[in-house]
Amino acid sequence: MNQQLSIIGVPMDLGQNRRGVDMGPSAIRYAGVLERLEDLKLRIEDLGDIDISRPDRHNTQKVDNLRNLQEVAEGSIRLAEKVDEVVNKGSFPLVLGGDHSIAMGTLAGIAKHYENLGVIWYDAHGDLNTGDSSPSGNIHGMPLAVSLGIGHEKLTNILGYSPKIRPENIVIIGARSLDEGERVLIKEKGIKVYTMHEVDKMGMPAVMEETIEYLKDHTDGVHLSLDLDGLDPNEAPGVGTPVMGGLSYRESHLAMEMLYQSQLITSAEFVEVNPILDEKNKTASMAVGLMGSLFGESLK
Ligand code: B3U
Ligand code: MN
Ligand code: MN
Repeated sequence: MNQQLSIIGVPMDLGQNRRGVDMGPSAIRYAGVLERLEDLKLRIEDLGDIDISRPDRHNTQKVDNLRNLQEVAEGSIRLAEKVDEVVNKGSFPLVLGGDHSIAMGTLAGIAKHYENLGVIWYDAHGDLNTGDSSPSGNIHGMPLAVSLGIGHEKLTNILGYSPKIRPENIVIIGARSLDEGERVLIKEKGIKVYTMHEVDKMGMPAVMEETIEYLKDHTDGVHLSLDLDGLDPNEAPGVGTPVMGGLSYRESHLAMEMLYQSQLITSAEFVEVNPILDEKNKTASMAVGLMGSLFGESLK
């Protein structure tokens, strides 16, 4: 791939409660993302970090059960504008989080360039909550719903259009912690989900074959949104909301390698790396390794 790739860091921690995930982009850079991808003969530029405001966390504002709504919306708009610029110049956006609320901004910047953007949501969670259904008020549990146009207008209308994606273009992989409202939405909208039950039963090769086949037919680009908590917390402990029984290192690398072979992925983000909760930067290193596989490292 003689491809231009643009790295964008998003030190966002306002979409959830635990401190430290704002240092995710630094941890991923420290784990050697640039060197690793440069070795693959990709042309890389690091655009640095998006400005994220630092409100007083002791007095956070909740509007309609949405914590830090204003600050998250503002950061998302700045990210969306940057991602839009990157796609406009024909470069591949590689976004480093930051909590998963950043996906609203990433998708806003990308989806306007596609008729039918596909999304692979690799995550223990569905991230399909709204202010009404959320048990936590944390916006990082909502970006997929927001991108479907469901949620507060300040979030759904980033860059002035909504929805960003269609439910039939989404595939969720690795889910094992879905809230009641999210289950209802998945059924109602017909969203394709491979929970851990399906992964265990079918095996990762079949899950990825089906996913690739499904998306290939009716999308014109596919965004990979990879939440490190999709992996098992024994292998990726540095995340804010770990859930036992997750995807393994080997399954995840295989998934990335199959995506590389499919040549389907047109943008990606790696989120929820929290170096404070991590063990020796293991989770950031995992993220970098997965990026290596996504860009063909082990198959070259
Ligand atoms: N579904 C829960 C928990 C959660 C979502 N995303 C993460 N955790 N990382 C919620 O708060 O919406
Ligand atoms: Mn998530
Ligand atoms: Mn998650």
